Amino acid sequence: MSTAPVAVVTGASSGIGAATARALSRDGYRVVCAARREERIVALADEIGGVAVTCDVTDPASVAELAEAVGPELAVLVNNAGGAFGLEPIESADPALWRRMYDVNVLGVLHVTQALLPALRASGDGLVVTVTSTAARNAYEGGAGYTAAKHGARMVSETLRLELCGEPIRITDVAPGMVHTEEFSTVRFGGDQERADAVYAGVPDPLVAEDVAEAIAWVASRPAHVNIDELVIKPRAQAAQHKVHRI
Ligand code: 8X3
Repeated sequence: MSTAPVAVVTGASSGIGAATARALSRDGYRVVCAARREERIVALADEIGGVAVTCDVTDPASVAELAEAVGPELAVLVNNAGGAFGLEPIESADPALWRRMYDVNVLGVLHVTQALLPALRASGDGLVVTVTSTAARNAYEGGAGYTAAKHGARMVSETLRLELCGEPIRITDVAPGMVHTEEFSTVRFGGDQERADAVYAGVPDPLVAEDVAEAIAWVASRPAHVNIDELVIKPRAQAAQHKVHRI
């Protein structure tokens, strides 16, 4: 039986999640790749010698099966599953989309963290990384449903760090700004590729998923007594949420 420390990455089917699974595997973890889309995580798990577990983080029964598959000890949990749906101003926003965003970005983190805390504790040196966003720190027009949810996820991290103080578990909030992934903006705009492409148009070098994955791997590689509370990562071209250099 492998003695490699175990890492769980949610939302591992694409983007930052898939890149993080690869980076942690490279660093010696046995990575449990969790996501809804089975085909993608099976391919990823095959590639990195990990384990694929089909999981919907918004469904507690599905998350219980993930915990079952993880087993008694867990070194690293990366709460990465999340997303934005829509960019409508508050006056015309669809409450159903807001509910979906709260569900996946906040309750998803709650379900997975609750289910895996015993295993993180049992490892004697656990780490919970939650991937939030610069949207957990700023407001922007049309973004309130997403920024509210990501602010919520950030508060889950902050509260957990207080509640677990004295225990062998570190808590990190990783907050990326503009990352050009295959799906984030396409999902946000319901598959409208033109609108999705416009987000990154002319930006010389937005971040890519691997940039964030490397940061997460670095956080995980710090000695046990070093807690990186928060890490905000933006491309050089993005000085602030609204201040983006385009050519
Ligand atoms: C993604 C960053 O600016 O689209 O989490 O909210 S932003």
